[in-house]
This record gives sequence, C-alpha cells and structure tokens, in this order.
Amino acid sequence: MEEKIITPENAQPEKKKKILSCIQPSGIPTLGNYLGALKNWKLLSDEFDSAFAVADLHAITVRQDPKKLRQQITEVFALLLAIGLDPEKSIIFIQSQVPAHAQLAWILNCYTQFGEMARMTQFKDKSQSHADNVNVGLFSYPVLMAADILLYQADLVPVGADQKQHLEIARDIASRFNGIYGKTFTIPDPYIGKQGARVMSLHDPTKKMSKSDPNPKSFISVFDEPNTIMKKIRSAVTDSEGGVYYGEGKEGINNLMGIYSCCTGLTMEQIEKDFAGKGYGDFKNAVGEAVVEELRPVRERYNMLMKDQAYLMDMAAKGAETASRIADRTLHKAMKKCGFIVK
Ligand code: ATP
Ligand code: LTN
Repeated sequence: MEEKIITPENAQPEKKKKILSCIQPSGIPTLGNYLGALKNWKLLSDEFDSAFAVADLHAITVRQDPKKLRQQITEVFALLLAIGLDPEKSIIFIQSQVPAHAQLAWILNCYTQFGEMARMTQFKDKSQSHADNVNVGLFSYPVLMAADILLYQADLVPVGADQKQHLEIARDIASRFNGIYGKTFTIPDPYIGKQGARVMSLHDPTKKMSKSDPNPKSFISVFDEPNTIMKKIRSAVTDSEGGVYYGEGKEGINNLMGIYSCCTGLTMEQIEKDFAGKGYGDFKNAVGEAVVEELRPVRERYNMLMKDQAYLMDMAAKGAETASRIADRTLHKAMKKCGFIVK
C-alpha cells in the first residue's frame, strides 16, 4: 500500500477535546471557587473547546430571594468574563436560558435510580443544613448536572474535589443510556486541579470554604477589598503550635499554605523553608498579600464590566444561542432514541 505522507496541507487536525463546567449563582463566589475552579477554567480554555455556564437552575434547590438571585446571576456571569474567559473562544452562558438542560434532565431522571441519588454526600449534607426544605430538586441535583455535561458531549469537566461523586454519577448515567440505546453521550472525565482542589473555611478548616456559609469570616469573596482580605486571613483559625509546616492536626495552616502555594506557585517545601523560624503573624501577612494580588485584576475587570449591564445581557444572549444549537442537537438525538417524535 502506498505510504501516506502527512504534510501541513493534508494533516487532519487532531480534534480538540471539549470541556464544560458551571458555577452556581448561590452567593458571591469565594477564593475556593476561584482557586478550585475558575482559575483552571481560564487556563483550560486556551487549550480546549470550552463551554462555561452560570448554573442558576441548580441554585433554586435551596430557597433564593428572586431579586438577589437575579443580581447574583448577573454578577457571576460578569465574573466569568472578568477572569479572562473570551466569549469569542468559549461559549459562556446562563443555564436557564438554554431550555435543553431542563428537558434532558427530565429524561435522565428516568434513567437514574433512587438509591444512587440517596447516597450522594452533597445531598446528605444539604438536607441537613436545609432541613426545612429537602425538595426533590435537591435530590435530583446531580441529574441536572449530568444533563449539563452530556448535552455538550464534554470529554473533561474541571471541578473542585467536592464534585467528584457527581461526576461519577454523570458517567454512570451516560454509560447506562448508551448501553440501552447505543452511543449517544460522551463519557466525561473529571479534571481536578492539584492545588486549589479543596480550599477550606477560614473559620473551621475541616469544612470546605463555601459561598453559602452564613459566617462571612469563613470565606474570602473574590470581590473583597484588600483590607477585608487581610483582616479575614489574619483572623483565620490556626493552632497553638506555632510552626509553618504541613502536618496532621494543622488543618488551618495546611489550608493557608495551600492558598499561598496556589497564588505564588511555590511548593509546600519552599514555603516551609521560607517561613522556617517565623511566626503565624508574618505568614498570614504574606498569604493575605498574595491573595490580594491574585484577585486584584479580577476585581478591577469585574467592576468595569458591571457598569455596562446591556453589554453583559447581550453577551449572555449570544452565548445562550450558540449553546442551544449544540445542546439541542444532543437533546434531539437522545429523544429520538427514547422514542419521542422530534419536530
Ligand atoms: P455552595 O456553597 O453554594 O453549595 P459552592 O461554593 O460549593 O456552592 P459551586 O458553585 O457549587 O460552589 O461550585 C463551583 C465550583 O467551585 C465547583 O467546581 C466546585 O468544585 C468549586 N469549589 C467550590 N468550593 C470549593 C472549595 N472550597 N475549594 C475548591 N473548589 C471549590
Ligand atoms: N454542582 C456543581 C455546579 C455545576 C456543574 C455543572 C459543574 C452544575 N452543573 C456541570 C460542572 C459541570 C458544583 O460545582 N457545585
């Protein structure tokens, strides 16, 4: 057989892998969201075909004030642009503006077992913290998340470590559907960044930093002003032992070291060396300054973007239109396989 010579002219460009991720507008995003998720999104968006969304449908699994929710959706959408995602390169949209998400979620609900959802740790945690409102949406939250991912045939899903279990369920649901009807969905892999995978609460470093934590001292918001950041880091819970090194029983210091490492690129060993013989006061100041510098450009771009709401809504509408085109293709494919009559 004649040997085929690959030249730049006939080379088949390797198909770019697809990534998708979402963030809930359930409060002002934290440093945990930024280091665990958003910062990676920006890096990955240069390399992959990417889609990123504000998961507002997920946010109503806990009760939201409508006025506040509307504001937070806009803020988080602006944040996606402020971290440097480029709407020319990535699809950036608001989940509820793409109806296919809710439609596919319903279908996938019927291919998900009650027992699978009942063992989700996030469901167990949130049904305790919102005991007065353990609604069915909270229960089937991971199914909507699976729909988000599968609609875009994502190969990779960049998330923080807390979402790994949900990713596994998305894979199970996709494999089950493919097993019954033939290949319909790409099976997604989680992409969990190393350092920021789990930023812990400053108040209780055994719990993850969460934007819906009622104690504002427990988290740093990406929009906090420098002096607020410094104050919050200085009052972070540590231990009485006094040395800056990574170790058991030193969750507070481990957490601050993780944050510092993410912001500066230094390894844990380098940090231990740099702060050998120094106290927590010095270390906390250094961590605070590193966080301030890390968030400064994001906050500045965000403040600019929020001045032009019409631009933001126009960008969201454009993103939703592009997202719908892709999502509808997958939705219709899945619907036909199930036996629905697609218009
Ligand atoms: P909530 O606290 O309202 O449940 P959340 O703060 O967990 O929300 P999400 O919007 O659900 O945030 O998640 C957005 C992304 O941020 C996800 O990829 C999630 O894994 C990541 N993330 C959230 N909190 C942390 C954290 N403390 N450390 C690292 N990553 C995090
Ligand atoms: N549950 C997610 C947010 C989310 C998401 C998604 C993440 C909703 N849909 C799809 C990745 C892919 C969380 O991070 N808490």
